[in-house]
Amino acid sequence: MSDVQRVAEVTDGNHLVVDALRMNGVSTIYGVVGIPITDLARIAQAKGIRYIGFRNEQAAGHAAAAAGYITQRPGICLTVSAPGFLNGMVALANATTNCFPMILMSGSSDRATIDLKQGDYEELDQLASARPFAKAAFRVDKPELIGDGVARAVRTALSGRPGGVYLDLPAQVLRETIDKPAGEASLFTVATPAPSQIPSRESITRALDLLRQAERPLIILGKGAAYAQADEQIRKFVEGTGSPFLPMSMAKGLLPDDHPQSAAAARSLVLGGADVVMLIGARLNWLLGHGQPPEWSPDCKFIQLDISPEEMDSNRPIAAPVVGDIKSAMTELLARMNPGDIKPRKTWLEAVSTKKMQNTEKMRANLAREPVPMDFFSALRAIRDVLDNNREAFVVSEGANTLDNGRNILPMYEPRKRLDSGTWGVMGVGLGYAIAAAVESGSPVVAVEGDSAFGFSGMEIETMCRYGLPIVVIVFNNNGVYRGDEVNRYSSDPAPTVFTSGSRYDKLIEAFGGTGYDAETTESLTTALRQAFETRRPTLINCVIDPKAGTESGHLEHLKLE
Ligand code: ADP
Ligand code: TZD
Repeated sequence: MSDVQRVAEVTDGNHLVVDALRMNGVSTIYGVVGIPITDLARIAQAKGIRYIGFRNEQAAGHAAAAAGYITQRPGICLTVSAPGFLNGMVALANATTNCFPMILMSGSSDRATIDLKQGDYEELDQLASARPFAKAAFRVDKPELIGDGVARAVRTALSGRPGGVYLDLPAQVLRETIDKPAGEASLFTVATPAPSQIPSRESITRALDLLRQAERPLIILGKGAAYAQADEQIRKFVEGTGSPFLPMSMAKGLLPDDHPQSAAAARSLVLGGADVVMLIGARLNWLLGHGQPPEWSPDCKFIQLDISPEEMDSNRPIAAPVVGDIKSAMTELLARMNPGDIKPRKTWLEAVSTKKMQNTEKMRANLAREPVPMDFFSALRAIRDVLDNNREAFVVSEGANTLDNGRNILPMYEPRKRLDSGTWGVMGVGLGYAIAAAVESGSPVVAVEGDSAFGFSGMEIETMCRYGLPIVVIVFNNNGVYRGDEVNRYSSDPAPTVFTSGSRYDKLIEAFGGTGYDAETTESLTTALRQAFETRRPTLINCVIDPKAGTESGHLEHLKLE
């Protein structure tokens, strides 16, 4: 056999990883290159996988997680060893916490040297480090096992409760050559990585019985329901019950926020007043006051639809657990429900409707004001009005006041279009989520960011410009964390919450060829946002907010700290 023929018959770990990913439907990799994975990114590009290069692995990881959530395919983040891997770990842990399917793939240094702590370049026992923070962690120890490793990672990320998976790729495995036909034969496509999990008949019967007894029912839709892509079944079911529903923040838009059954504007009333609550892909965690009084009635009974059996009773006894995937559960419920089966009391519906009207009226008054400088209400109102004509846009949001007010003020009309700080209340997701939303969908994205929140991933505006993405970042510049007017009484250093005053975030994006606007009034904010939608150019709006406008979350005022 000639030398030329011989070369043509070998492949290496890098090629096998890329081929295995392609066979499993991966179309995009988010990452940061360096030793030992630069060639992997090049080969991926050569073989038709899109590689989106970031400035920090944390943002790349958040992008992968958001891609997983939006597409129901595992989002892939590629990093170098030790520090790059650790930067990506925040995103992996956050993906697991939020139940987003994601795979963090990191190159790793020589295992023998690591195990004896002999000081290799970027030395770290990555597999052990990842375990506590991931749904699972795997290592591929020889090129013949790459197909198995990718398959294990894909199936684990997607099946059951989705989550973050770590896949360790040792440098020597990536560069090792093996016989090409044997290597290729070792790869395969995972069959039905997220098989339906049909809930038991009895659990559906019990849930329906409880719903039929309900006088004051409430349905809570969580981001698990949005992820499940059972939009039509969920709409039919909710409408079939006639019950008020409450969307958790990332489930907004699953049914449009202006739906007559939405009880979002009567949240306290419905939580406190419901006698039967049906949780659909939502956990009774801190975001729902752990299901406990005083937010909830001590007598209320819960039905919970979730793919994860151990979620049941985590915070309160669940009277009717329905364990299965939401699409299957919804299909079963719809098949066994008759029109008029579920009869919310008229007084309940009237009470919800009255409260909604009162709260909407109060909000309208807050939104109508035109303070100078702008406050959170007036700026969000201006954004809301432009978004009303651009309903296909994604809304990404993080911060404290910016996030909390935005959740109430910015309505959503389409499913899976709102991405925010989520279960952990984490800062730093903004630009990664925005980039993934634009890359995966091609739709425009508006990222409404507190100025502190923006800082965590701000350098990714260069990434956004490099790929020419239709993203507009609106930085709510109130000059600090929560607010910008705190004074340090003890030294000349700025107070812990305060940033440089008069910062012009819009100038940052100009350095990379993007468009910057400085908006000091709602009028200029409106014009800037409209133009951003028209041009679809990467844009950053420095939105000047009164430094006195915010309130501090979790302030320990009661401790009377001096
Ligand atoms: P939210 O923060 O919106 O309340 P959570 O993240 O707390 O939502 O809850 C999402 C829940 O949805 C998790 O408990 C998860 O197990 C569940 N889940 C995710 N995907 C599915 C699915 N396809 N079918 C059923 N449950 C799912
Ligand atoms: N670090 C990380 C990773 N996540 C966090 N949640 C925090 C720190 C603490 N934190 C919050 O919980 S909100 C917030 C921080 C730093 C920023 C709030 O300020 P902002 O928003 O400028 O982003 P507002 O709208 O001015 O309140």
